[in-house]
Amino acid sequence: MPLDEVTITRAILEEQLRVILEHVELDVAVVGGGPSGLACAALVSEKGRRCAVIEKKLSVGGGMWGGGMMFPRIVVQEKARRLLDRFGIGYRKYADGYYVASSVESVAKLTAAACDAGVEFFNLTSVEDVMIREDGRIQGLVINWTAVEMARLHVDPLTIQAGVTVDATGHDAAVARLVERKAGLVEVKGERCMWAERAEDQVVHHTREICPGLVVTGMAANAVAGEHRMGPIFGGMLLSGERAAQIILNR
Ligand code: 48F
Repeated sequence: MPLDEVTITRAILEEQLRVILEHVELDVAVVGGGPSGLACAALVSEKGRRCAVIEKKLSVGGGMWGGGMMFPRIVVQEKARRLLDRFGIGYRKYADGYYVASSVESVAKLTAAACDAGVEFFNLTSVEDVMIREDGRIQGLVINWTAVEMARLHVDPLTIQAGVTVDATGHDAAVARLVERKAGLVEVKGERCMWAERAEDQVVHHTREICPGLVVTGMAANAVAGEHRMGPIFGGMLLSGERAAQIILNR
């Protein structure tokens, strides 16, 4: 059968429009496709929640791709090893309690788990605002093409309604900062300098619903709480994503 460019174009446009329309109302909107966001999205979607990841960059994976200073390896501690197994990520024991994995495989397997669980991805899409109603609940997100933001074009955005929004935007804590700046409902203290041991425990501890309808996970949780960063150890990110999923599923 001859290939026809018009059919290829129609296929892409009609299919993506169908997907967008199906996801204008979500149970869970995860902003940011780094390790904590991917883990959270996979785990809530697996339990039947309609979930999408909104990622401003071309690719998901966030800060995981680069490993430590562009050496594409990550370290995971004992207490998160079960999550490497859970997502099928291969690893080698380096020392007691320390496991090393490929950062590329880690992103690929987390992404595949999210896809298999039914998560939809909107990449190249930036969250530029939130919707908040009288009850102080975050009702959804205001989104635009990242290219619009980069080119500083004056183009009005569109919106996505969500039962729960997850701020998984990493060091930026971008959604929490929007809520702080525009509604004063939360305070973002800003992250502190590197202290791996403390930061890895605290990131799970600070994973919580910071105002009605908004859960923070990953480095965003530590940035909101004024806690430390941890560098290229990623167990806390996976555990925090899992904790965020538990909070959402228990609501
Ligand atoms: O930074 P990121 O990987 O967040 P994370 O899950 O993991 C942090 C680690 O990578 C690392 C670390 C671990 O030891 O400290 O840094 O907390 O991923 C955050 C994602 O959010 C996207 C951003 O492009 C990245 O992929 N993002 C940020 N702001 C927005 C956004 C926004 N406004 N709209 C959409 N996506």
